[in-house]
Amino acid sequence: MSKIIKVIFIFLMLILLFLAYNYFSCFFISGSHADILQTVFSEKILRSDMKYTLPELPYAYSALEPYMDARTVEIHYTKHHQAYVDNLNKALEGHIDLQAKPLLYLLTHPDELPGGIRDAVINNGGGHYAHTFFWTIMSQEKQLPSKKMLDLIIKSFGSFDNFKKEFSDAAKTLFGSGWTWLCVNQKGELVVVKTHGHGIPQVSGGLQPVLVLDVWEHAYYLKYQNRRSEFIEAWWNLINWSQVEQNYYQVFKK
Ligand code: MN3
Repeated sequence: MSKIIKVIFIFLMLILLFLAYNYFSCFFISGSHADILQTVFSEKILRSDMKYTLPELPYAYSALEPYMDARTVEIHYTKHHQAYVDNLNKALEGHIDLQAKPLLYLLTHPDELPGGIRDAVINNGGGHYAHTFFWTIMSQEKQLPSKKMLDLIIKSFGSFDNFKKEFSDAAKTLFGSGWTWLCVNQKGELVVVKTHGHGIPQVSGGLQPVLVLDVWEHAYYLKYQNRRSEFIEAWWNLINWSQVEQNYYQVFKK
């Protein structure tokens, strides 16, 4: 083999190794527990002047019709979500040390919050976090999960239908107000989790959310009234699967 062919061969092998590393590295959990807790969307909780702000909605109010009506999206976003942001800022007023910390840190370290504002920060901060997450995992374009995403779901639930049933059942049976999440656990498996109020899954066992559904009545009452099951069934048409897949890989990036 001439020298130039050898060089080209080594170069091609290096490219191959690099591509293989990039492909397989996402399948391993790396980093400490604390690192894992700090992932997914924490950077999207936008802030200016030490105050939390309502993140921009990635579509028009009417974009999710007919499954989620424009009036509901508008009120949900401009009134409910805005109120959580305002009340979180109010609770943190004067607490410069806490204002400087990431929201996910505050929510996962409740012991560091003074007793007088703890509930307000957990409830309103959790509301801000969960809603910010919620808006991004919906899309006006009908999407299907990719082959890779589908394989991940099948690996954890046996089939897509099993997953859909488990998630929908969790959302339907959640008593009162709360959220249903699809999370990655510390073994890298996908699991369905419910939280009450504005609880977030990161507070227990290092779970990392990739998908979430708001089942507070304000998310569906104008269009569906008491028919939560109908709302849940319609919502499956809105899932932004490419964002869900990105969230999944984000968990393993740290
Ligand atoms: Mn809500």
